[in-house]
Amino acid sequence: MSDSQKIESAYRAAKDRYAELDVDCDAAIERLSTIAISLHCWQGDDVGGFEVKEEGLDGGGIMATGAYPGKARTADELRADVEKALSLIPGKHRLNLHASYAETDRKVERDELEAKHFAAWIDWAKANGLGMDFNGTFFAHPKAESGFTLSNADEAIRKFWVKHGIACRKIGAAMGKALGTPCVTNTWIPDGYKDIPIDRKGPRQRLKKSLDEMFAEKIDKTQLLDAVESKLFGIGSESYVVGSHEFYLGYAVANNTLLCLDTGHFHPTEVVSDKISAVMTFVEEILLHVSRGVRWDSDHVVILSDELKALAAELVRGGYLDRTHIGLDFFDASINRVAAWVIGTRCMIKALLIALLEPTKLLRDAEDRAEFTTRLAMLEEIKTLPAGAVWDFYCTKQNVPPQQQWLKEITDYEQKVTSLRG
Ligand code: RNT
Ligand code: ZN
Repeated sequence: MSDSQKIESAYRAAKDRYAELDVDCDAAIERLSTIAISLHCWQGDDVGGFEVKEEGLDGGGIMATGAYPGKARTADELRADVEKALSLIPGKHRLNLHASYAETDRKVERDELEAKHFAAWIDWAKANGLGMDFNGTFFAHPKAESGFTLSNADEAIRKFWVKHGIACRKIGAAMGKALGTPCVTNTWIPDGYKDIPIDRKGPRQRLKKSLDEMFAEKIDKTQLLDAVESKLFGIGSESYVVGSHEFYLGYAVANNTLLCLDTGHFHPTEVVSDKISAVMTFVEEILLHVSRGVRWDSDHVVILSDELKALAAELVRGGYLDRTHIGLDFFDASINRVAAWVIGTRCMIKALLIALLEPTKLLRDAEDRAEFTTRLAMLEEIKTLPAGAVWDFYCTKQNVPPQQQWLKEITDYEQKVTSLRG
């Protein structure tokens, strides 16, 4: 038997097994093929960006660690790397770009960025049939050195960042318009204090004012969807973060924006899977930043963890897929960066597949009848259903390498392309 025949026959057997539980594998993979994941550009170059800027400005309370060779040095290299990654990921996806990835021939300040500075990205996305999402870059900048951007007490600095936010919404709208799919434009700011503040109120009032100014112009939702992202703490903002979860939950509900939930931005014992049905009761749509924190918000590559599966299960069980924008947010510089994208994205898709293959009705019926023994027994039994056979079949059907075969392509690409980068 050839490899593809083996995959097909394993799929047929899996299909029969799932059918016994009233699960339709063909329908599951059909639905799966319609779910786009937004690949974050920043995995490819350790959140560096390509701005013409002063040297050595980092910060913002986030940090990529590792020194694996071959990171993208230019936008062309980054695009080539994303293309490589996408060729190894089943389905049609999106690119999530940060404002710091503008391509300009001279220094253009962040508050003066325009859609034209992203023309090459937009053309490339169009040529590759990708939707785009966007983010203001409120860090790694002299005007963010104090640790305060949109909540800065210095009116000139605060205004600068408001102007950046407004510029980014216009750029996002242009992307959405050009590509015919709304661009989710996310705002995350690093603002906060390392040590105990006296005034927790002032910065939050200023942040609200800044957001109100940023979002004052109504933009067609077919082009732009605004999202706000909270965080528990960052490096250098351990004691107080202005844009906390309560703050942005309130803001999103009051102002009808999307709420962005980053899976690394909560206490380690809190889980985003439990928050979805809570926030979805009050907000129209959410953006997910799927990440993996190890002991802290470390942004490790996403793996097929219990929590990732729980997250996907919630989206499917609650019927929330159409109200959820799934983005990834991790940056690991210690392994092959293209492989990092492929591993994380394939895991996200696998988690969604497993969720779509769940015999939910059976489980729900048991719960409704208060048959908790059956519920637990079945939850454990279904863990070893042959989802892997369905996944392999889905990959071949989508013309991407099944199983571990994609790794060979990464090795080749490393040899021929990334290892030659200085
Ligand atoms: C930082 C936030 C934010 C960033 C990206 C680069 O803690 O998660 O989303 O990771 O915008
Ligand atoms: Zn994030």
